[in-house]
Amino acid sequence: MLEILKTFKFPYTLYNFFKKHQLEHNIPLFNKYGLKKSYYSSVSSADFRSIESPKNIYDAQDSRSAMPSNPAFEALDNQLKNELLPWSEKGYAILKGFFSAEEIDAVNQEIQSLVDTKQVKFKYRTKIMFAIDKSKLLFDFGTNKKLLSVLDLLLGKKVELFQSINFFVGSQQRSHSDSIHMTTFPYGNMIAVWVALEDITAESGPLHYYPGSHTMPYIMNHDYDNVGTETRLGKKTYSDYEDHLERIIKAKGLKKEVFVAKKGDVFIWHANLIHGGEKVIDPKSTRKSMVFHFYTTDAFCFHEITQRPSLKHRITFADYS
Ligand SMILES: O=C(O)CCC(=O)C(=O)O
Repeated sequence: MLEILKTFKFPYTLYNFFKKHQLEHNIPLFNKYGLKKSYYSSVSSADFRSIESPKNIYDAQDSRSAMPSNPAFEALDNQLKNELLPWSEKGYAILKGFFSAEEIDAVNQEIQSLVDTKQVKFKYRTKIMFAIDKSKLLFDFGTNKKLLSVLDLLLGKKVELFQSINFFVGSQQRSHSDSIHMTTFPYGNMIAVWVALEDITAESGPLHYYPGSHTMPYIMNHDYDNVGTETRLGKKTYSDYEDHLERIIKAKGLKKEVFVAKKGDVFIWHANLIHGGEKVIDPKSTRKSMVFHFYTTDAFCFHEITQRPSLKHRITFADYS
């Protein structure tokens, strides 16, 4: 019954109606893009199809040549500069040893304590969602000043933390682009940060990614026949999306790489970089990691598959609590 209800748009609109205060920030954007619907109703890429999507700075210009003249770049140390320079070409940046062992130990202790006290629980088998809502320490970790300044630089504008996910073991998630889950208009206004909370082994299901895949067209509902109707969501399953993407990866001959990270290393990915989790070869292994997803403050943010606007999240830990 619940599953059938979820195929209709109406329950989501009702849910949004009760969360109106977390959607009101979209009103000027509805006006800007000429969307003739209420700000708590269903929304998807179909609403923006006739509008050109402007590119962010390092999607429009090559970061290797354009970034060095940015004052925010000049202020960084040489290691970070070298790590960020290939952003436009690769669609990711690896920041070696960005967090100290002490910072990571504190995060591990905190998440374990949230689990032990049942303040968070696992969803989708391997994921602890939004632990940042339960812990100021985790929220502050995700909004680390130096990290935010790097993200602002990469996108050329301010970002805000939207979501966190903690893993104890490999996700084994098939390849995807986050833009199907956390979509923005204009496209490309989401950015993700993955943190290794321990030394990761090749057998524990490390993160994988396809360098340069962020420059491919964004895959949206209409690309895999999942648009739906006025009242219903599209009929395709999430596996249909994954199959569609797998066919594209094969057809384009994209080359996969795997990130066997050290504790404290950070992997930043572009909104449209294809990535996922490798198969876990050693079932006894852990793969402790934490992912943060950020939106820019100026974009219209939504969830393409369920055609829901994203609820505005907290800016400080005290907001919405
Ligand atoms: O950590 C992983 O294995 C995958 C995480 C991921 O795909 C995501 O958070 O979007």
